[in-house]
Amino acid sequence: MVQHAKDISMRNTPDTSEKYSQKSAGNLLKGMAFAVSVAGSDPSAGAGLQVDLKTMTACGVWGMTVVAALTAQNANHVTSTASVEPEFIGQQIAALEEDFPIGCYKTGMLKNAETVRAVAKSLPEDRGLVIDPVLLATREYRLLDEGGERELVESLIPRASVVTPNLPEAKVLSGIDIVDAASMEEAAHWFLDLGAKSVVIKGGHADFRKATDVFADKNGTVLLHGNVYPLEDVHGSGCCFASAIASHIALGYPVRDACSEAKSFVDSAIRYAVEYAPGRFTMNPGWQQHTSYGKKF
Ligand code: PXL
Repeated sequence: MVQHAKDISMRNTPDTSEKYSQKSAGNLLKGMAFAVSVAGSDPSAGAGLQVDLKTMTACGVWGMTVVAALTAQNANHVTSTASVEPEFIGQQIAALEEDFPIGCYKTGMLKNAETVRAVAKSLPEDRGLVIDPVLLATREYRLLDEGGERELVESLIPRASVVTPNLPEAKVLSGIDIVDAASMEEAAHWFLDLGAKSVVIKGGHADFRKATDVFADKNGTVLLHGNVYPLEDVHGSGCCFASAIASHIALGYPVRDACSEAKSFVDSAIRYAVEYAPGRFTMNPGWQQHTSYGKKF
């Protein structure tokens, strides 16, 4: 006990000695799993880094954040976005790598090609990697420009443990017109052919087989079924899903199991969705604790 307290106080004073620079947080936070979101900030905390962190905490991992882009937004809309110096993104990742035995990274909004390149260059090779190819905020405001889309396809998706496009994102990136179950599977194979180890194409926007996702890897395809709730877009659902997958990978689940655990977590976060502006619902990753708010179906 005394030793532990001493270690903590030493961590709180700047100490660059070899003794305290090697995976020190990993040693102190024994038994924790570590996951990192590399994404954009949403000040309303419905999506982006903020919902990622809430999700990771709820899934039982030590979540951390690398700020890769910024948005100004409230419960209704995004009003503007800004980028982060590519070099500074690398510095944030390098700082975490010095201290934490990170099991899985998750990427979200990356704004442009420069940012995607900086992230690809800075991420270590030997970690779980969930790529959420965020293109638009609720089908309106562009969160990744066209150059960024190309860079994502070239330098990040091929490295993914799993890539998690929704239907519109899968259509734009693959160029495949997804209109039914067969074309959804074809698109899933397009991501595998690109080099991603697995893919989940989310069926939330589908007018066929609604709320059913397609998971595919080299062993084949499985369907992940969810409940259909009477809500249009729930803000932050993609971020929450990808973060829940990253958390379960960090906890040691095989990717396919991580995806089905995440699907069930997200299903509850939608069931308890929060109406934070009239008619605007956002995810409630705290559904296990905060059932006093949120909508019950
Ligand atoms: O849901 C996609 C998304 C991701 N990241 C940030 C966002 C949004 C949607 O608004 O704002 C920062």
